[in-house]
Amino acid sequence: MFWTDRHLTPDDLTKTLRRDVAEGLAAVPKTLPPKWFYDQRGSALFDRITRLPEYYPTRAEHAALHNHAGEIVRAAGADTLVELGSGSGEKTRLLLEALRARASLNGFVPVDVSGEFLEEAATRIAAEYPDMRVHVAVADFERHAHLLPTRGRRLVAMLGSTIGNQTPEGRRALLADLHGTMAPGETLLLGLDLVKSRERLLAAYDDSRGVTAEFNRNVLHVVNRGLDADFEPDAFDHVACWNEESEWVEMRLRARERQRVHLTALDLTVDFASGEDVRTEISAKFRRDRVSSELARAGFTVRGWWTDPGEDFALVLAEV
Ligand code: AVJ
Repeated sequence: MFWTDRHLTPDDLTKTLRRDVAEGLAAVPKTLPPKWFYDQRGSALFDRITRLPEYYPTRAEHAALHNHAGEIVRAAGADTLVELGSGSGEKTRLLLEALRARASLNGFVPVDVSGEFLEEAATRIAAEYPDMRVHVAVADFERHAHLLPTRGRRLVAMLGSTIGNQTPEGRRALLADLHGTMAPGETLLLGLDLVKSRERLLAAYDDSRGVTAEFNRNVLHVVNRGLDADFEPDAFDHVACWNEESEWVEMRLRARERQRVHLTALDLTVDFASGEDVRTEISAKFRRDRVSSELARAGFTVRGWWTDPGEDFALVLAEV
C-alpha cells in the first residue's frame, strides 16, 4: 500500500527560495539558509561527505543505531515510523528492521521537500516490506508537521543532527510545534552530534579533499539556477569556524575580492566587500543536560539516551 501527499509544489519551493535569498542577502551579516544546499549535485556531494574520513557523524550515528535500535523501538512501543528529512535509507532500514523484529511494523511515513527523490527511495523500501503501509509526505516539516498522517502509534525520527541546523530559537519553535502534533505515548527520536574538540569539529567541516568546500559553494549554483543570478562560486572561499560561545560550527563563503552580483529574478543587485562573509550554515553541537532541558521545555520527557562507543553522537528518545 503506497500513498503520496503533496503539501509542497515546485512553485512553492521557488517562492520560498526567493524569500529566503532576498531576506538573507539583505541581512547584516549576509546569510543563506542551509536547506538550499540539497539539489541533485548538493545531495551527491553530501553523500560523499558522509564517507570522508574526517566526517565522523554519519558513521557514529550508524554505530549507535546498529547497536541500540532494538532497545529504542522497545522503549518507543511504536508501530509506525515517521522520518523527517529522509536520508539515504540506510538508517531507516535499521529502525524498520528493529520494528519488524518485534512484529510491530505497520507504517512508514518518509517526509521531505523533494518529491522525486523521496518517492524513489520509498518505492524501494515498500518493495522490501510488502506488508507495511508507506505514506510519502512531500512537505517541509518546519511548516507542515500538523498535516502529516497520524495513523498508528508513531515514532517520529529526525536523524543526522538535522535539528543542529536550527538556532536555539528555531529549535524551540520546532520542538514545540512537533509536540503539539503528537499524541500521548508517541515518541520523538533525535540524532544529535555532541560537543567535542575544536580540532575534530573543524576537520569534519573543512576536509582535506575539499568536498565540503564544494558542497558549501553549491548553494551559489542553486541560487544562480533558481533565481537567474550570476554568482561566481569560485570567487568565494570556504570557511569553517567553531563558535565556542554558541557551541555551533559555522560555514561561511568569503568573497575573495570585491564583487557585484545580479539576481535577475529578484531584480536585485548585491555588493560584496573583499573578505565579506555569507553565513551558509550553523551546525549546533549538543550536551546531554541542554538537550534534556530543551525537550522538557517543549513538553517532552526523555525516555532514553544512547551513543556510539566513542560517544561522539547521541540518539535521544523523548515521549510526549
Ligand atoms: C546534514 C545538517 C547534519 O550539519 O553536519 C555536512 C550538513 N554541512 N557538512 C551537518 C553538513 C557540512 C550536516 N547536516
